[in-house]
Amino acid sequence: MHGRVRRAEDANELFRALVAMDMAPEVIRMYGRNFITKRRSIQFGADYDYNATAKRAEEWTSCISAIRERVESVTGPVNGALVQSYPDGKAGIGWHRDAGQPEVIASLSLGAQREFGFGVATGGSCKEVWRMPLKHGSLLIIPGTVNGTLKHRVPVARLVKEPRVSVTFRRFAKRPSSSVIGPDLNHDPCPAR
Ligand SMILES: O=C(O)CCC(=O)C(=O)O
Repeated sequence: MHGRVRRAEDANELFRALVAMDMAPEVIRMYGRNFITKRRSIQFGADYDYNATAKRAEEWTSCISAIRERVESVTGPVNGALVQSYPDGKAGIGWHRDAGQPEVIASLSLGAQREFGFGVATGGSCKEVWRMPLKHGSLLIIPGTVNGTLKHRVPVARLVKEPRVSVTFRRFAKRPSSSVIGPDLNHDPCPAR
């Protein structure tokens, strides 16, 4: 399921607020080596242990909670959010399945339009079977069954010079043991800096 969920002005303001957040590159452990990603990220809510080097989650902020409430009105409850910033098209995310068997994955896209691919793993490689644009202000919902069957990626797009931010919410059947809750909703949820 894929659709535009935010008015253009809302999406622009949200993008400015998110892109200004303090995010750090990820360290991905693969083939016994650590790789530093061009992508930057920060987690909120429940810890999402997708990699041995994954960062710990921060407490929900009012900004991320405000987005979560709107997403939950479509998906039902979620446990955590991973905000990822792609400074330009040289940053992407390779073929993977989301770890921990999430029941649902919902990803809000803001900023530069990028593409999203679904693929079938065959032996050591992955063959793309579907590709779609991720438009500014759109929400992509991936049911757990699709994540279990197909891999997905945001491929590198060298012609894209502008940044993109995604906020990916996940619901896990078994709530991760380590989780932080408690948004403060008493002030402007998403001040743009
Ligand atoms: O940035 C995105 O929209 C997708 C991110 C993603 O594939 C993931 O967090 O597993």
